[in-house]
Amino acid sequence: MLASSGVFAAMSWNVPVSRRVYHVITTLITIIATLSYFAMASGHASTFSCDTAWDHHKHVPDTPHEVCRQVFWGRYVDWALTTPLLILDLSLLAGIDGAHTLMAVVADLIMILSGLFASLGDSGTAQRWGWYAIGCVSYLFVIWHVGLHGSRTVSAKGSAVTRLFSSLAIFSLLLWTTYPIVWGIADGAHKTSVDTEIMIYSVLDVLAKPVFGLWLLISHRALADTKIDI
Ligand code: RET
Repeated sequence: MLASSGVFAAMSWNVPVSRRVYHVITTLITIIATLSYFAMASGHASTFSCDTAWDHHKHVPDTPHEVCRQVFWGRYVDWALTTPLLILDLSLLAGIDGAHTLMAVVADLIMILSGLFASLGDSGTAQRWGWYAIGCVSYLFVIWHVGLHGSRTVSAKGSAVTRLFSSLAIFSLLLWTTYPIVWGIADGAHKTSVDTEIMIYSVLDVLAKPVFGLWLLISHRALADTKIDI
């Protein structure tokens, strides 16, 4: 994340300041991720969410014991800041107006905070899956405002920008949809270890931030060379 921040900042070098907005947004995304991963790796930004589990025995009374799972809340702080910035990248690219962008960003914040509340709730409860469901509905609003609305507005920017937006939007849609699936299997149903969850999220984060950013900024340069200003 740190290395890609350096690369993105360097890529803005020959770009006039007035056309650097994608470079600024994209560099901020990886800087925030760098800080969040430092916080998680150095032992901060996580807590334990515990539940009482009951052991059933034949001849002894049922015995309770605590089952705890580590929850990295630092992830949600990262996502709460970086997913709105990713939405901003896509909205600017598609030429989406302020009202739709704002609605997408607020829906996105509700989605991420719902995920945080879900992960801190008691496992297997309506509270936990309730927040998860609210998060999923919010995600549909994000897709609607950015994906569906954006694919209409972007056509005014010509075929080259439309192609770029479509590719980036489909890439993001597939990638972003993996997060709630991973959450459901790992955090929700506890079907994987915390270590496995950490590794899957790391791979997804690298694709969603440095790979997405590199793709956007390289395309920005290629389009600028052909006098198309995104
Ligand atoms: C949660 C759980 C609640 C329901 C939904 C979720 C979606 C999360 C998403 C995260 C995207 C993160 C990205 C990070 C960038 O590096 C919060 C897991 C729908 C879509 C793109």
